[in-house]
Amino acid sequence: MKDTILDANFPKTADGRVYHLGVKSGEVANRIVTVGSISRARLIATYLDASPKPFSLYSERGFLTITGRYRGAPVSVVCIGMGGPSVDFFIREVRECLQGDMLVIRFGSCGCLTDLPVGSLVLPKASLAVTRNLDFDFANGDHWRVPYRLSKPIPADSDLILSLQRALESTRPVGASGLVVLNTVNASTDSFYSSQGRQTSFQDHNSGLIDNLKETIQDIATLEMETYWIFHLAASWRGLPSAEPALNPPQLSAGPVFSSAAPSESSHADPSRPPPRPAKETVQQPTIRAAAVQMVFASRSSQEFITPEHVSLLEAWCGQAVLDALLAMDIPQDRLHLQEGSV
Ligand code: DUR
Repeated sequence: MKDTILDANFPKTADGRVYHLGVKSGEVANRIVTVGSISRARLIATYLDASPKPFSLYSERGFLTITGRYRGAPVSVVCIGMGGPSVDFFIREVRECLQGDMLVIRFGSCGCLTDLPVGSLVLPKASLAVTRNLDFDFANGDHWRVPYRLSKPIPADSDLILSLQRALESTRPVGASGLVVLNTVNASTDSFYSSQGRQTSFQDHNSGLIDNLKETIQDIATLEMETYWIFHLAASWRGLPSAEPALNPPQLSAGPVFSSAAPSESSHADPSRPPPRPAKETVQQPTIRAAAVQMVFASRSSQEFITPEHVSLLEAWCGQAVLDALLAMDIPQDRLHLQEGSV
């Protein structure tokens, strides 16, 4: 860490670089693919336009951001590693560097609880969290507490799912028979082992976990470690009205940021009357929209694990499809931070 950090609340360098990803405003696009491995990020980046040369930054904390253009439109590929805390760094720090809408597709791998073959591509309609209950007495057993907690599922962005499905079908390589699976539910866990029901030398009290998941969660199919945390942050973000107005807002007189058309309170003629309701749609708040495509690596029913050759095939197919899916999503000009031609 060489640079002086200015603010302990949201640490940034003097030139506005966020602490863990190392990027600043202008270096991340509104359309983003996030992956867990550097090689997958670099592979997807090979689909970006050759000119201008994509920007690439590998941060001291191991995050890789590649921003370039795909068919002329700015796109970022961000490698964040694995697990919820990495997602938290990624979503919050990119959001801080970005104005307008943020569209995120997680392209990763998963384990599967149903009889889908390895190599299937799952686009979950929703995701829940499975977390270890740290108050459970794992060493001695515990009659009072549950060892794992299941959250409520959060839905994926349905337009992004549709866009992904279309892109996967139209880029399907000749002879590739892989299934594209819709309408299932994903669970994101806080461990690859304990909260995914794997049996190890630790006293994890998880032998009934998978059965319990199947009984409690309708349509449950996949287990991985990131999607829920993306959906959760996307769904809970409401923006900071004062810090992030629309990029090209209509000319406002002073007044509440949500209500571009409403006159300010001070210009109100009759003080006994309530101020007019804010006109809702005039300045729309930016959003975070998210979806995931998950390659089934591990079948937890047959115990089969995918081969490296099969992974390469899927990565090449999906790598292009995720970019196509993002490109097909319309983002109004006034909600785009990086415009065409700006990277
Ligand atoms: N993953 C799982 N469980 C599996 C297969 C893949 O969590 O059975 C995903 C999530 C995480 C990484 O990013 O792969 C762990 O190997």
